[in-house]
Amino acid sequence: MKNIIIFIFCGILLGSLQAQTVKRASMPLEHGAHRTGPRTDDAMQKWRENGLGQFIHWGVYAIPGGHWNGETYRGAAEWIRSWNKMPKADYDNLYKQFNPKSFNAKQWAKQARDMGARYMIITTKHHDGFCLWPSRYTGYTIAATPYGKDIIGELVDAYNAEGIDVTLYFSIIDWNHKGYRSSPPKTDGEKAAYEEFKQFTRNQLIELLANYPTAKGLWFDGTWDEAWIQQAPWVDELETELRAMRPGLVIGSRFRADDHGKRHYDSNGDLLGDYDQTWERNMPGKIEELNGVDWDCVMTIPENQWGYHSDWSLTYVKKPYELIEMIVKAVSMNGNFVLNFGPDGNGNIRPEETHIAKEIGAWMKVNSEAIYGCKNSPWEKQDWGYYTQKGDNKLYLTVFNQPLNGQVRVKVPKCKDDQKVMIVEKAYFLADRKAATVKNAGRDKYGNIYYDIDSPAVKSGSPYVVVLEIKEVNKEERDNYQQAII
Ligand code: H79
Repeated sequence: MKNIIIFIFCGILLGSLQAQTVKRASMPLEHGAHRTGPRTDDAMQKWRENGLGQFIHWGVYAIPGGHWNGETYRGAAEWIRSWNKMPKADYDNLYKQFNPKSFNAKQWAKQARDMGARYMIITTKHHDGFCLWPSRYTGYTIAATPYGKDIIGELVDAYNAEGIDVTLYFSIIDWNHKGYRSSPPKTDGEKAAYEEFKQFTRNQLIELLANYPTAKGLWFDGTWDEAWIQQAPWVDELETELRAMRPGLVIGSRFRADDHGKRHYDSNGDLLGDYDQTWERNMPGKIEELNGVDWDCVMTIPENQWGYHSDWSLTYVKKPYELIEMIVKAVSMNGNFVLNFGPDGNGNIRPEETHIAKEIGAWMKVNSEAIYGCKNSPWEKQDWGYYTQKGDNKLYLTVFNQPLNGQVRVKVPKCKDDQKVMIVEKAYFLADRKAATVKNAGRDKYGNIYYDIDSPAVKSGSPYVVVLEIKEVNKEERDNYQQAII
């Protein structure tokens, strides 16, 4: 009898342990994720297929460009208002000088298109509260500057004309609104002011969607304040309202918290919003870190400068080669890569950024087939670079680290059906469509099959793409295929 009881007890214990390991946390949440798993609609699919985007940080911070009174601010230029050496009143009057005479939305859009960007994110309002559109709800906007015209409107039109989708960046932090605060309001007066701030925020978001009917997404920032986190139920309602206003609207994970103040991923581990927005100036090392979600990586060219800082000598500045690698790496892990530009106070894109845009554009012109519409490939990553894949049959190998012997080795995955074998039907270089020779490179002791692709040394120095058209065939058919000598 005793043994039976112990047996049953062990059974229950084992069962409960098993349940813990296979099941994720599952607690009822009123304001958790609205969905588990990625969105499947066309608007999201289009977003997913963009591959490369452009971010633009532009506002009155571009006027000081990281300097005030002969001194240099070493922080991010768009944060200069928070620097104690810059009087707040001086900053808050900068808009009176904002008159970017060289601004030409069409030129920016053309440059973005030539770079290969498929979507663009523009700062409608950063933490300082200055609005690049003529908002009805505050006087602190482009309408009050000598420039006067609606910059967001100009940009949306110009980028759309180049076939580029626009997403609106919006900071919840607003240092210009008197009701804004970071810590939760306590007194009745504070609470009333914060309610006003919330309504103001809602009004502005509705206004933006109404003014720019082609905008495809909202990219939120400055949502980490405890005051905002505590508004989770209200923000959830607002998100639902915005989505109802614009079917297909794409919103990332940085807008609202869940019932317990969890951000990005709710208390059950499910993504809040349509894509993971945690990859800011940072990139996952491998796809396993990503929980199968959509994501974007927003990246600066210097270390941490988003708005215009005139002195880039203070930081490391990324090279086109590194940025191209980041684009390919992001797409190889199902992400979009979004590169930031910070135009100056006159509306010029600085020469360093123009140079980088041209270099990336030149590469994209030849190789973008390996980027747009591509996703992660099940082929095991090798040290020469990254795989991207389109559908089941087209594999792109972007080679960054050219082996000195000119042989790019691939490890062929085993087919699920063990009567089948993976063959390479066609292999060619993307740049000139010339055929590439694929040789059998034998098996390892585990039975894994390898191929070597002959890559002439002349192609080294710049990342290049080899396309493999692959197919699963029955083992007896394999001799019909030149590449399948295994
Ligand atoms: O717009 C660009 C930056 O100005 C903005 N996001 C990009 C796209 C940005 N603002 N702040 N940060 C980036 C860094 C945020 C740091 C944080 Fe914190 C650390 C947020 C929460 C912890 C610092 C400490 C700010 C609040 C507490």
